[in-house]
Amino acid sequence: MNNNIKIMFVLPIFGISILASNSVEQPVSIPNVAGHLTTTKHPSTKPVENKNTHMHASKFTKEWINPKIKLSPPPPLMGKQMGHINTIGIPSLGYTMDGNVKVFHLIAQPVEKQMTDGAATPSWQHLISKKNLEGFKMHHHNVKKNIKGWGYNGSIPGPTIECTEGDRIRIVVKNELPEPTSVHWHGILLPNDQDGAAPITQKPIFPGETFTYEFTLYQSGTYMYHPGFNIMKQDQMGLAGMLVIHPKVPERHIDRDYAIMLQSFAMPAGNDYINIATMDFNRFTFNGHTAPLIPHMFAKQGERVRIRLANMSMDSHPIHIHGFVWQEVGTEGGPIPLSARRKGATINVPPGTTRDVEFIAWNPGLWRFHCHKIHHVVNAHVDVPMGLMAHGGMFTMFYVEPKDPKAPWQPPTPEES
Ligand SMILES: [Cu+2]
Repeated sequence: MNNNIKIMFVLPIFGISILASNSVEQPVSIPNVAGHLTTTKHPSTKPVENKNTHMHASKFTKEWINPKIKLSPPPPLMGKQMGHINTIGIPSLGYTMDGNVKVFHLIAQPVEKQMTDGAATPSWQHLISKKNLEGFKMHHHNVKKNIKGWGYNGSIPGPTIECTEGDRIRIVVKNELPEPTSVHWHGILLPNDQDGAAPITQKPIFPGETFTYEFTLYQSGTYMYHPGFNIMKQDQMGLAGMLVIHPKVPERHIDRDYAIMLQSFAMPAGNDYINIATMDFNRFTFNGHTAPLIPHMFAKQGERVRIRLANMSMDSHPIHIHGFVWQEVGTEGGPIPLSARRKGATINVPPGTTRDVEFIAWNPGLWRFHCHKIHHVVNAHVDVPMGLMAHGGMFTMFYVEPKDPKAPWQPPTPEES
């Protein structure tokens, strides 16, 4: 019997505490649910005989990466756009058909990615009127930041899975992390054994193993996927992605459909690693980037825009747009009934929720789009001497291309506002 199998026996009771144990170099003698059961003397409680008392927690390295596990390249359909969601800065994920089942592939693996490059010119800088920059140079901190985290298919966050209400989907998950994992489908109505809450609803997926989820989608809206095992660590390491289900019958045509995953990381100065043992977050990301490296969003004047926000961080993020009021049209519970929709220019996105907003891009120009917690729009407070602070964190732009650049400004029509 190899160690993998031994561990599976014990994990349903002890999985998380074994992995969280500090004594990685020593054999861990398994404490004590079995012991407690023996001493309670409840008549219906049989003592649990546990032969696996010399489990090695050291089987799973605490390092970011296990060099013995070869990392696969992204699956073949990574980056193939088969829908119309634009998860800015993140490649989409295509699928194959097996009969009537849409088949997606996710590989959980260590990912090193450039979070920002302070020297980079933002994607939107050329859209600023030249006269605004006369005698003033936009300044960005010349600070690069890479992140060594965990993601799916080489990406933090993972690619957006896009499907349609009524679809049968199969997601084949391979684990190339140094420790077991599983995938939880956040907000999805599905059978208990597909919920990914290892070890409650399934065995954890051990390093090198593959697990297949399959279920039918009975709802529409914006959802998420993230680990269901050792969540306290794995969520903070960056493992997350969005799952968008289009309604069978769309309420109306959407010209631009954007998706943004909100995450936060605590990263010690001069270090690319994530500190998961603190609430002192200093890197706040849209789709794994901080400003100035977050791409801007775009629409032509008059187009209908939807922006889907999903929050995997431990803070709420009041996301704000300039120049528009939008309607809150959906949550992680699906579309909001017409009678309950609210207008606003800021939408608060609490942890574990999604929020969809919609508006018509009637107002041409380059509009700020950012979190309104001001500490979330700087990078690590590097400019604390309180000079002119550069943009960082959850900060980008929404650009509306005018129909006629010479036309005088007009307020919105009732339909547009
Ligand atoms: Cu925020």
